[in-house]
Amino acid sequence: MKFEKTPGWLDWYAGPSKPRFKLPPGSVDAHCHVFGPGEQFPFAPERKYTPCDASKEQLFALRDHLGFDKNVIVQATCHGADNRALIDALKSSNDKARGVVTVKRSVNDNELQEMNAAGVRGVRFNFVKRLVDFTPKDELMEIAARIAPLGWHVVIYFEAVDLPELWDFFTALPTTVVVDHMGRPDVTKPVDGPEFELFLKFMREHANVWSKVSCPERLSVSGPPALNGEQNAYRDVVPFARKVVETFPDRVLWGTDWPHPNLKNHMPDDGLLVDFIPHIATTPELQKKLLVDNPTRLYWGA
Ligand code: 0GY
Repeated sequence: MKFEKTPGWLDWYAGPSKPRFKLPPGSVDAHCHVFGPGEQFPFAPERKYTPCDASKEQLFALRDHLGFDKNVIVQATCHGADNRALIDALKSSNDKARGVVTVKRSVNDNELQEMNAAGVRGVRFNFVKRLVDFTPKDELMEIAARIAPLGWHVVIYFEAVDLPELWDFFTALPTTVVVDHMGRPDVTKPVDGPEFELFLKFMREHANVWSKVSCPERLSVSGPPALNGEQNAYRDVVPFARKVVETFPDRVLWGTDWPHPNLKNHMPDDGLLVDFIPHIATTPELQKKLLVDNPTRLYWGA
């Protein structure tokens, strides 16, 4: 089946630069996606956007080019609850990829076991309204109870303004909970203001909550290196991400977010995104926790 990508959609950046920051050995890109290819793994009928193709081979080539050792592939909403492209990538990865899937309550225990054997370690609950239709919380809670015995965790994606309303649900989840992109803070607000403080409190008061400190390109208002010079790339995101890394060094993850769905004003060079890491994890110790120790513990059980 031929798919036409959403108008205005930017393709991922071909030929990314070689990062100057040398990733520590064993680094994990803990948030990335595969899209299709649509001909082989069709996009879901209920999707809110149609991406360009981004195959497992292309993802693994990027991994090697940037100097990562492994990937955590996260189910994107354009594939709905059809995880075939993701599972196929895991099975081709030589144990170098783990996955986070989207499932419905109709999933059976056999299917969960098969996904586990392929390398799935979590489910994703998405609350970003432009990406998904509402799923009842009792359905999500039922799924969380089903995956908890497998040792899986729940990845949650939401906007900062929605945290108060979602708080009771999130804090009732029985598993490790991993927040995508720091809960999407509004980085024009102060890092020590009430909105981000609520997010820090969420992490402080709940030792099972982790955060990805990823996606400066999505959160930034000041913009990319091209506008600011390399030293100032995404500078408005730095205080937020650094605060989370320094306060919760054992519960943070980092990922490229390749192939960067839904970006319409600029597409990051993934090499330069890697060069952003030392601005938010400023010592070799913090970098090793963020890139190696934490994701390896969570996804490879070491
Ligand atoms: C991300 C961010 C986005 C998209 C998705 O599943 C998705 O479609 O997560 C977004 O548009 O902010 O993490 O990839």
